[in-house]
Amino acid sequence: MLNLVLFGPPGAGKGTQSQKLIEKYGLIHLSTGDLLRGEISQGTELGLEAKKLMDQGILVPDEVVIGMISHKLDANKDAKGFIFDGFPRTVAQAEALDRLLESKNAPISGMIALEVHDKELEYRLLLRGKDSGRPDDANPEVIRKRINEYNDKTAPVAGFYKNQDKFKSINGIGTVDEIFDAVCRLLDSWLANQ
Ligand code: B4P
Repeated sequence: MLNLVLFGPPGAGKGTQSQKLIEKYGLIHLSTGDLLRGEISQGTELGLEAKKLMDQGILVPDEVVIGMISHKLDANKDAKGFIFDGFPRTVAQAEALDRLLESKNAPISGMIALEVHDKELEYRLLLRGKDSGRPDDANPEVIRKRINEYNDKTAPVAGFYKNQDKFKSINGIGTVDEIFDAVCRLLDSWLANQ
């Protein structure tokens, strides 16, 4: 199984690259952002609670996203592998993911981080906010809050995977295809060593 964590700050291009990777490698895409927005659009209780936090650029509680991921792993027992996009976002989530995958005997193959500086992130998210309808993309203050949440709570997750010798980073600035090629080179080298 190939289990990839795609990592990076909000707007780094995780979702964009995931769409291309699932086509090429036949992996299941697990985006906690998309799962939460699905709950919001269905008007579930979980979605209503999550929306209050997401609209302010704050992370939703660990137990909520861990529960969603656990459910999705169980629902895709025959998958060739997964791309985790936007998860884990805290060290507690990373520890929980290791435990979930241990019970399935399918550990994380590696993490790939997309490196993008803050000015470019703000530019991309505001641009997307013009037509995405996402409240968390439309407001510069909320975007800065999301970047701060990333620096405080999510950036330490890189150290978790560095300690397991599973961390690689690439430049996330360039065309979508240039970045995709760099990600594929890493994935192909992991597959060749499996
Ligand atoms: P997410 O949905 O995960 O959103 P993201 O970080 O904004 O997106 P991403 O990095 O995927 O950017 P994208 O490719 O779309 O999270 C939203 C919220 O949900 C969080 O703030 C949090 O509240 C909550 N949440 C989600 N997961 C959670 C968790 N595990 N724990 C707790 N809370 C959680 O790219 C952005 C834009 O850049 C797009 O418009 C794209 O077209 C553009 N772009 C992409 N690549 C480009 C390139 N190379 N050049 C120029 N533009 C590019």
